[in-house]
Amino acid sequence: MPFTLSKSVRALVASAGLVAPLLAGAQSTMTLKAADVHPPGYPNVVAIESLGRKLEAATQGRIKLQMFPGGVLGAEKEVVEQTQLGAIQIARISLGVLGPVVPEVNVFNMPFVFRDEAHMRQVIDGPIGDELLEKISNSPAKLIGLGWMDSGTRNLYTKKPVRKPEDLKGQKIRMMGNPLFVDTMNAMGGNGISLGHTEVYSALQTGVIDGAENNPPTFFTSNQYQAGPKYYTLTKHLIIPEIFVMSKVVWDKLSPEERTLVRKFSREAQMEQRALWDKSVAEYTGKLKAAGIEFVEIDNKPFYDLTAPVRAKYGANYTELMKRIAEVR
Ligand code: BDP
Repeated sequence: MPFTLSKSVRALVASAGLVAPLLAGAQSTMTLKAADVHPPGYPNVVAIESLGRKLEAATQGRIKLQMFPGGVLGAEKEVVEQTQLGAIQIARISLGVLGPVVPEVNVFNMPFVFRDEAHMRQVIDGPIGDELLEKISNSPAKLIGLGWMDSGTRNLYTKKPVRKPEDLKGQKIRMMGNPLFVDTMNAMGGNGISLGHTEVYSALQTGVIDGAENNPPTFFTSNQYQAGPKYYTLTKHLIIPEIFVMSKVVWDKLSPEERTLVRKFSREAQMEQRALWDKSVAEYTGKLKAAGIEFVEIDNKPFYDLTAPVRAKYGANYTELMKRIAEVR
């Protein structure tokens, strides 16, 4: 027979303030499903797994986390939708795909908005980073912004070297799913095509696209370096942070103490990923070079200049925020 309380007993325990703890005790074990497109061992995956282990220990096993790496829960766009609905509880995604959902985050997604990675890190670690997490949490997106991660600089990989904008003419370059990125590539001189991460390998192989752009760890671990590209041109056109978010559906079920733990371990995950990230960039840069990928150093000023209209278009409503970002030293 299911456990039920008669009305009078319920009234009694309610008045004694016992219902909440009783119910909480009865239904509080939960397993958070976490999604990442990257394979096991990738810094982002490792940092979220570690957050999960800490949460499990601190809650005496009440809250567990199960990581689903390698894109098994879907492409990032679908993962965001599933997280909004509560079917996935934690999503580690590129901030790039959140732009269409929470437009304000596009300020961080803009070409050349950060001077370099150090600048980006200072912004995400500081008050502006916190504010943007809050903006996401308070938006109608039903997502709670938990923390940021590094994703280095995104650089072009193609069959022919790209030294100047003219070299991109007629080249179909895969970009992440956000009109801002397609505009960016078009402004840089190529033809931006938006595709999900897991589709890039075969699109390169079959010639549906001529190239793509990403950081060294992703270029290597996705095997895209084996699908045709020979040159990795250091355009550094995008420095997009990663983000991890929790479904509001599950956040609303957490107690204040549990939320504090999630916040604390999220910040630690942000820092843990960073240390792993730096090692990973060094490691995969070496591996790409060893595999015969040629790294091409260029003056990226022409690309910076050409993308000014993109910053003007997407930054129009956020000039104050753009100014504050530029002032972070
Ligand atoms: C990688 C990000 C990942 C994106 C991927 C992409 O870590 O979240 O899905 O780029 O280009 O750098 O889609």
